[in-house]
Order: sequence, then C-alpha cells, then structure tokens
Amino acid sequence: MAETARPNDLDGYWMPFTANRQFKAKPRLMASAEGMYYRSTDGRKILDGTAGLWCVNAGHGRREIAEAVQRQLLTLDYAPAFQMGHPAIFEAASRIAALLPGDLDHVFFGNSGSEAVETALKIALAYHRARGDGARTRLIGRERAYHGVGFGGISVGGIAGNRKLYAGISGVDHLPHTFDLARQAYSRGQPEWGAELADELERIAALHDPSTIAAVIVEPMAGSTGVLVPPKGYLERLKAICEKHGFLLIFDEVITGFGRLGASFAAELFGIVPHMVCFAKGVTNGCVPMGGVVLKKHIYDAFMQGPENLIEFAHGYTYSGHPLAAAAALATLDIYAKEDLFYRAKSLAPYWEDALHALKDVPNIVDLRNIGLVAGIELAPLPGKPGTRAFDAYVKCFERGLLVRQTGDILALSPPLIVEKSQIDDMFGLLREVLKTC
Ligand code: PXG
Repeated sequence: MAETARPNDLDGYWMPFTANRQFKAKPRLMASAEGMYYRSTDGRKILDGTAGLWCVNAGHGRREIAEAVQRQLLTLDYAPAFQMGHPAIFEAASRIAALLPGDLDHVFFGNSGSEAVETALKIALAYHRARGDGARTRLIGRERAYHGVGFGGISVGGIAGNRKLYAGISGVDHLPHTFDLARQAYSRGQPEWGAELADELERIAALHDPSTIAAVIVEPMAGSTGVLVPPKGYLERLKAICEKHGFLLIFDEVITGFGRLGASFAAELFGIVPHMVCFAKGVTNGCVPMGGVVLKKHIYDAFMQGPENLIEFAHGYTYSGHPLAAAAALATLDIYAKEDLFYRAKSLAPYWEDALHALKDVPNIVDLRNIGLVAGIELAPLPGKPGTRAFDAYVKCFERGLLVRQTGDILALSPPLIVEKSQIDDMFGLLREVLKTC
C-alpha cells in the first residue's frame, strides 16, 4: 500500500483530551477506514474495537451516507437555522423520535453531545419557569459521569480532572456513582447489587428541599469513566423518585443511543421513559457532527404558550439541524433499519459477553463487565503509577492492530454493530496476548 500523506508538522494543532507532547513524539495517525478496519498512515490495518469514539455504529465508509451527504451538499448546502428550515431536518426529527418510547416526540438539535447536554439543562430550568415553578433551579448529576465539556456538563458531570479548574454553574449536587468493585466484580450484564444507591436522591432531595430541584441527569450506562453498568432496578428507582417529587429525569444517551446496548436507546431497553434524552455520535454514524435532545410532549407544550409571534425558547446554534447532518442522519437511520443493526447488537451480545469473560484467568485483571456491545476491562494499577498499565496496553494494542479506548486503568471496547464473531475472537485473542505482557 502506498504511503499515505502525512503532515510534516504536528505542532500547530492543539489536540483535544490528548497528551500532546507524548503524542507528537510518537504519533498515531489514521489514514483511511472501511467497514471494521482503520488503516494507519504507516499502512497497518487496525481493527476498530471502539467504533471510533463510540459513534461509528454502522461501520466505516458507508457509501449510502456519503452519497446522501454529497447530494444534499449540492442541493442545499446550508439554510438559516433561525426562523427558517428545510425539509430533511423535520423528517430527521420524526425518525429519531420514533426510536424512543412513550411521548418523547419533539427534538431540539445541536452539533455535539456537549451541546445536547447544555440544551437539556436549559430546557429543564426554562420548563419549570414556564410552568410558574421557577424556584426549581437545582440540577443533580452523578459522580463519575461524563456529560461533555460545556460549563453545565462539567458541573453536573463527575470527573474531578474536568471540573477542578472551573467553578462551574451553581446549584448542583451529585448522586454517588454506582460502581463497587467488591460487590459487582465480574458481573455479566447488570450487577445484582446497587439499586439502593438510587435512594441517595431522596437524601439529596431532603437536604435541599424537593421544591428546589429541577432535574436529574444520568448516563444510563456511564461510558467514558469505564463502562459502569446500571445495577438491576437502579434506573427504575431513580425514575420513581423523580416522578414523586416532580424532577425531570434526563438520560444522557450520547453513547447508549442508536443500538449500542442492543436496543434503539437504553430508555427502550429498560422500558423507562425519561423526560428528556440527549443523543449525538451514532445519529450520523459519526461522519457529520450532530447532537440533540428528544423531549416529552408536555415539556414542548409548556413552551408553546403566550403570543405566537414571540420566540418561545431563546436558544439554538447556527448549525442546529444542518442540512448535511440531516442527510447523514436519515441515511444512517436507513442503514440501521435495513440491516437491523440494533437487533444484531442484541443477538451478538451473549457471544460478546462470553468472549470477554473468557479473559478472567489473565493476570492483573480485576474486573470484566459488559452490556450490549460494550465491554470494560479493569486492570490492577501499577504501584504508584495509576493509568500506566492500561495506557501501555492501549498503545500495544494499537501497534498490533486493535483500537481500544483507555481511561484510568480501564480499557473500554464498543465495536461497530456490524462486527463479526471472528472479529470478536480476534479482539479478545489479541487483548489476551497483550495483557499478558502489561
Ligand atoms: N455525554 C456523554 C454521555 C458522552 O459520552 C458527551 C456527552 C459529549 O459529547 P461531545 O460530542 O461533545 O464530545 C459524551 C462524549 C471516551 C469518549 O473515550 C467519550 C466521549 C467523547 C470522547 C471520548 O469514552 N463521550
């Protein structure tokens, strides 16, 4: 294979969430991608164990999406997002809402998961105000949550490294995270223990008084902080407490949406209808930025009051509902339906689970956890050097042709939903080899 063009200067680009100097001293550059594989600039084939960053759910290089985006670009490249629209985005809104249960049937669009979260938090506060209940200003997040990098998202998020430099927004409290190694290690699917942690919401409600709380936001499965699978009954209990006190429940499904857990969304999988759902990533198969919030009818209706010539919600982005994103979303949803990829994820999940848990005898693994087509492998930290064992494993996997994701001493896997059983074998086979050396 011909050497692919490489930039001759890596310095100008300040890379996000990257150890820039370490990376630039020994870069990992992707040149192309097709199906389940990337090709690096040095010509190596790399099995995509992470669907890019949890987004390329239908696999790489999908012609149908490329052609739809190209057609759209040549037909209508951009339409003003405010006080104007274009047909494709209305269709996209209906088709996305149709994947969610209950009357989650209105969609507000942005361009990323972070924007989806900021939007949902603002809708929550504005909704209570619109109902004449403006004292509800508090937002409840959870430890070890990732909700993107906006000020709202880092405030309700639960990652110290993302929060410590910034005061964030006020009036925020946090539920405890749901992971307990001693009680949950090697759970297959949802852990048996932990539903009672949802009752912490009652404690927080009593502390602040329930009448001050606007919304609770959680990832149904915490992805970025290392695949924390919700304990059996936990989300149900959280929903019940929210209903009891009039809190809006927001599911951040930026990762869990679009088939990742073996159903369209976690809300569908668990049969829990939250008040709002944040999405991004898989909505366009990762190829055009798009994110948004799906919300229940009564929330939308609460805004549709007052004089009809006034803007009901002072929020939005130049690129809300961008034509290219709409075209990509429609083509992506077509693929998901035609290839029944959410069902495919569900039917492959038991094989995936067995392949993961077969690693149990590998030294230095302290936990294996899974749900849908997601796996977490937690390693014992090297004494005095947290995170280095898993980072070493991540680099070695990449060098030997497998892309995994590393956070702390945890490796996460979340392949495109088109993955074949033989590729699952390849992934865990290579991981076994690599982890023996880490
Ligand atoms: N919410 C959740 C639950 C996410 O996982 C965001 C919001 C923010 O989305 P944007 O599009 O603004 O990045 C995310 C993003 C990882 C990883 O390796 C996860 C994300 C992003 C990058 C890496 O776990 N999730």
